Amino acid sequence: MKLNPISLFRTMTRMRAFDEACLEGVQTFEIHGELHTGIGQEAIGVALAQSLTPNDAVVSTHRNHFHALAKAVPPRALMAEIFEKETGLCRGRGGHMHPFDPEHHFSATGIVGASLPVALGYAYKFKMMGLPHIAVGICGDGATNHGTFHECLNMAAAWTLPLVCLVENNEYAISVRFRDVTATPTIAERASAYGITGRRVDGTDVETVTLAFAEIARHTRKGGGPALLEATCYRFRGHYEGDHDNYRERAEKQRMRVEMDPILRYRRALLERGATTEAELDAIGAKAKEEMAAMLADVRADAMPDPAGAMDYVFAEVM
Ligand SMILES: Cc1ncc(C[n+]2csc(CCOP(=O)(O)OP(=O)(O)O)c2C)c(N)n1
Repeated sequence: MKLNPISLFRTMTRMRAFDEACLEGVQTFEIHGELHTGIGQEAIGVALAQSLTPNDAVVSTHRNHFHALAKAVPPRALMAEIFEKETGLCRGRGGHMHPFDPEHHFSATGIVGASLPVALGYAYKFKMMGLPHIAVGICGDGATNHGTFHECLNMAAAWTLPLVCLVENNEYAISVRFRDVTATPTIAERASAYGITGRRVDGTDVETVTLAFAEIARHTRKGGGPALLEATCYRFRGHYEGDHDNYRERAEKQRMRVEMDPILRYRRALLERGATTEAELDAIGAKAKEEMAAMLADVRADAMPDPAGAMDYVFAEVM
């Protein structure tokens, strides 16, 4: 797989700018309820974007924005959904935790551990219909201690289904530290219990995680059966906006922001390699901010749904 470093950098930068624009809506109370950003986890989103085909399916979590963007969900419709607008992906009925885009085979759930069973269903369908697509079920480290994680890997392995389980291990499930509640030092090593491929990679190194995900996706797409990729990372904000986040040491957070920021790391690497200039990277950052600020202004002008239609589009019509 040939990587285009500037494109990887630009995609990460646009993802971060997207979430930073959304943060404004929390401060102004335009966004109600919890907002979980992916800031710090952009490289994993980019890895997805590089290897998926339009017909592959992705089922994500409460922390889903970058996965949606990676699956080509239109950013404006996604932002409008997050801002609960009638023009949103689900006409404002889903909000940030439940964006559904059947056209792009993307969905998400706020129920921890529930993304994998849905992805398993897609994988079963693909196999039954003889389609060359893969289903990617994404979850956090916390979700891997749910029964659903184990049940899905077992069934996918037993039936050789095209399921890729992508775990974003950001070390915490809200305030619960991964290592305090997990029997194995890594999540990837659990793959051997199901006789499937498992790999752990640095999910803050965009080239490493992109190449690893590409390899895993290729293996599964070629009929090799399910696979598990654990991508390590660190979330830079609280679990949700409003989280006091006093369970993580300030020093730890500061260190991670310097050492494990995927955008800063890649910026340093590209400059060291002489692949680009400070000016080019700054311009990419400024353009992404401008693009998302304009999108936000546009979305803000959209109408909210009429409360009288609160139940519209919520249930499927059965003929
Ligand atoms: C079944 C269920 N239990 C509890 C919750 C409350 N909850 C929301 S996010 C979360 C932690 C998830 O941690 P992790 O899977 O590591 O994902 P992260 O937030 O770190 O991305 C919990 C317990 C929930 N949404 N669903």
